[in-house]
Amino acid sequence: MSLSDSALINALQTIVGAEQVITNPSDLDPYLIDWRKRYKGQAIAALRPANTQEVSDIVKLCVANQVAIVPQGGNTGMCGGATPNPTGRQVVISLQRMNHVRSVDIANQTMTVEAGCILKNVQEAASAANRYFPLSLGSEGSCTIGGNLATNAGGTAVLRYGNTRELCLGLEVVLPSGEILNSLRGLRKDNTGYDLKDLFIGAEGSLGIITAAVIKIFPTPIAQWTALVAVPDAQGAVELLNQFQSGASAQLTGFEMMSDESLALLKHYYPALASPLEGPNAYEVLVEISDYESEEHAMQLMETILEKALESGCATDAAIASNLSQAQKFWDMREHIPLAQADDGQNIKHDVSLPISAIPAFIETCNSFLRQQYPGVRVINYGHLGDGNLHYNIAGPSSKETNEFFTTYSKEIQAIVYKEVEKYNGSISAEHGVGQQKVDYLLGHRGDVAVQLMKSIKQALDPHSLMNPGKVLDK
Ligand code: FAD
Ligand code: 2HG
Ligand code: ZN
Repeated sequence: MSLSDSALINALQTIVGAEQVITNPSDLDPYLIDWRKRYKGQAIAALRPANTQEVSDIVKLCVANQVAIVPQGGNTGMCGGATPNPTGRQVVISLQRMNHVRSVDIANQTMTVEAGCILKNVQEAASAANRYFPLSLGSEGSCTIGGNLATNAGGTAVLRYGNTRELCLGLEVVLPSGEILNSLRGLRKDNTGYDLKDLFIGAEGSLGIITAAVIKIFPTPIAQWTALVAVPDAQGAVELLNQFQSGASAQLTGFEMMSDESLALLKHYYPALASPLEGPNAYEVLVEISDYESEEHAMQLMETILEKALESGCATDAAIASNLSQAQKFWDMREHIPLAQADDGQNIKHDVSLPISAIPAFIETCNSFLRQQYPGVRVINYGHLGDGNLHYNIAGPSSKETNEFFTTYSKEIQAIVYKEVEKYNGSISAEHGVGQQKVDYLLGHRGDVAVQLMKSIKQALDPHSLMNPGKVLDK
């Protein structure tokens, strides 16, 4: 027989300590809602375990009482994956107290970190060891490495270093049974059967709770040069990317695109971050080059490529950051666009990926159709062009009506955009995941065979569907 809620809370307190079982409504509230305030749920409690054994003991107790579990890191996710459902029969497990760097192995170029480490702290720990951890997102001051792994986060350095999956060599995971899977190996080669860690990366907590990881670290670049470049259109941006790839190869470490409407929104909410280039420009691109030789070498490379780009006409204007604070300002411009969007109200988000060659045609078709169909619509289009990943976000004609526009038109605009994505064999979730937001789109996008396979894996690992149910898959 299952324990009553109050008996369950007592038993949980025995595992993690009374002060780490949060039930008081005002303390519990932040765990029940996502940062964009799109999803709100209920929970018996939020639990804050201090170590892997406590996580395992909580899971065993929950399974015995048929209570579902929602893992949560920094709660910065975009798809409602860390928000419990409204039934009130779930607990949130927050990994935030599991925030220790367990070890740094310089010779192996790896670090072993607990899942609740804030990404920025992981970067700083690498830097303290004179190494570089390249994962970088606008949310890095609050997202956790466990959340990054669970969402297979992308960010701004994917074109050089890959997604979070490529940065991980081993995992420790508490399974839906409560057993602990320890594969914290720092190996670059290990062909001993199925690669189990890859099941949990990108699973958004639906197959288990990541408690620690072995991640790759790299030599720190000697120089990083950043430029802001105006291009005449999306085709120009793709050509510019091509010129930087040919000219800089692996030294190209960032290539982010921002449309004129994204920059106008940014200027409205963050005037100090207005572009230094004379505008309006159809798009501005932020380019970063990293170098292991010298500052001069990096700067020369940047200047040579930009000169050619300006001559060929794929760039019309450019500003190279002359110091670190200007470079930081260029990155702040790019990273504040989602914050400006949040200030403006709700918008219809599309985190899509496409073959880079198809991006100009995709934008052209979607822009003209949406503008014709919804006069005055704002296309806040920006993203990681170097990875073929656009944040093609649609907002109502002005901030006053944008929430109403969101409620009325989300479904039909998503259908229009996703249909265009499918035409090019693209993806409807490049880096943010499925969460609860895109569950209904998964079957149509991935097809019967793939979704059945995912369901079989879920059933094998989590037969009672208690590990983040309703996320990724419908139960
Ligand atoms: P949460 O939001 O807490 O959780 C996300 C999902 O992972 C949920 O399904 C949750 O159940 C699961 N989860 C969390 N921790 C664990 C764990 N230890 N074990 C198992 N499951 C777990 N994302 C990008 O990919 N690229 C970007 O460039 C980017 N930029 C962003 C900029 C801003 C300003 C913001 C607010 C968000 C941005 N994001 C971006 C989205 C978000 O930051 C990432 O998805 C991030 O990886 C989520 O980490 P988190 O710790 O906040 O996870
Ligand atoms: C980014 O690249 C994030 O800034 C957020 O992935 C994108 O809010 C968005 O749509
Ligand atoms: Zn992004």
